[in-house]
Amino acid sequence: MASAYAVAVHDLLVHLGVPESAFTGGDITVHSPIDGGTIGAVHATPLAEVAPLIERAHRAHLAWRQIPGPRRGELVRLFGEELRAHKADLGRLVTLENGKILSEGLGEVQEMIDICDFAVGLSRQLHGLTIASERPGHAMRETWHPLGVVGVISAFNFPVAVWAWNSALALVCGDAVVWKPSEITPLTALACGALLAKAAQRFGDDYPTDLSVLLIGASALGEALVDHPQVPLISATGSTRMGRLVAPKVAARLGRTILELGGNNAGIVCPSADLDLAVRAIAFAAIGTAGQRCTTLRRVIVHESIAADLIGRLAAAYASIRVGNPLEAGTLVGPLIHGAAQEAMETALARAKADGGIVHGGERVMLPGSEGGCYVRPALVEMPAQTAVVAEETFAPILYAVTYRSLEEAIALQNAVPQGLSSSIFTNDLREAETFLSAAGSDCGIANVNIGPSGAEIGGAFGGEKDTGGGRESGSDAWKGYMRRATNTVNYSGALPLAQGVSFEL
Ligand code: UN1
Repeated sequence: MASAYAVAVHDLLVHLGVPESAFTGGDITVHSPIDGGTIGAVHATPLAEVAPLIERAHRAHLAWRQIPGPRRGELVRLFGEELRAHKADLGRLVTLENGKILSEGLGEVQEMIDICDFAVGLSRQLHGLTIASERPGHAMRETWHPLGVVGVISAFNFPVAVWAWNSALALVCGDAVVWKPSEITPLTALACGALLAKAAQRFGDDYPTDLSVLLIGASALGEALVDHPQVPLISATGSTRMGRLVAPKVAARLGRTILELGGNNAGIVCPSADLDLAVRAIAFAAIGTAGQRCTTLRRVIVHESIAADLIGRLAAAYASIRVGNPLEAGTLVGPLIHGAAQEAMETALARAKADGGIVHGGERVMLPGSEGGCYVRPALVEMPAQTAVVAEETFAPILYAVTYRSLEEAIALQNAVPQGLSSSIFTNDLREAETFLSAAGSDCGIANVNIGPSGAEIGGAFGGEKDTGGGRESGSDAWKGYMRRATNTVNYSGALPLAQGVSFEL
């Protein structure tokens, strides 16, 4: 059945520059989670075409690597301009295809713009070190060179931003990009391709065709990408299960990976915390994006002396929150991506109950006119302990609450899960905050004080430890992952002194 939004999606795609033939008459049906109806039918990339496409992208890289970095930055600057001009349309399309509320759909496009700005500046700063040589008349330095084709595998939950994080950096670094988006969100991927093509057209003749390539379809395409020897770097975002499949395959051919896998992010709420602030931060982090961010807050670890107060306030917030159509102002929780996500949520809640958990919310919400969408009220679950189900990442809006007595115990609980992406502490006590951020504190790639674990900005490196995969993307020096480093020693003397005092007289 066609979605009530099929026409709107059609018009947005055309306006964004996607030819109608690309999203009609194809073999992969696309659904809007808002009402479950169809909004497009895209054409799967034939498996046999993956290798030729990668080879074409590789050739594009060979030309692109000769273009000076600042000129490469100009492409990304133009792309950022296209994104600014089309923010409203692309943000709306994200909401229609993914179901996140409009403000978050627009926020995702803003995140793309932010990484473009960051990458443009970076295009003039891809510099290495000058190193003191122990030998007279010798200069030592390191240089950073383009790497090759970067394979990007992304998930449904950030259907456009994660590609942009990777692409903006890869493009200024002189790489080509082959992107395998989630099969569930190909329309926004097509729109990104069209906007980059607009930028490329304005860029000029030195834009090599096939610098950015899209693979639309099922996981077999991603596997072909992962296995291809001409893809020196695979940057993959998704489940830990996916990462465990990808990592050994890339390692077997001695390629590189940047992995952004599951999160099971916790927030510790201390007795000194500003509870008004903490409740708002926890609500956004746990409920926002319907619990479908890898940085979503999934566990709150609260001091026993304030647990009743915090849980009471959270339960009231949970009960009052508006679940509904993500396009409507006032809605804070849109639909889950599909029925399987809702089933996973039900299963987890049943397990939590069996473990002695007290569940607030979590029930299905029927939306008149959108019966095909999977809407749920977010769940807050008071747990007697951090049981097995709490240690798992269920990609749905479930927040488990456990209590603690000492900060040491709280940090141990926070770290006692396989994942290590993001974390927070709510405290006004300097000692507690600094202990949490210290070597003996949070074991996550992101550790925050008095803000939630989600909604990271572009300037910082994004990623996490343990089952999260260890990769870092977007800010800080993440660009180095997209380049190869060469150490250069130049002898400008007439002699040939050897390092370490080695003597080797002929
Ligand atoms: C993700 O959920 O895959 O920090 C990425 C955040 C966003 C990115 C999340 N900036 O929540």
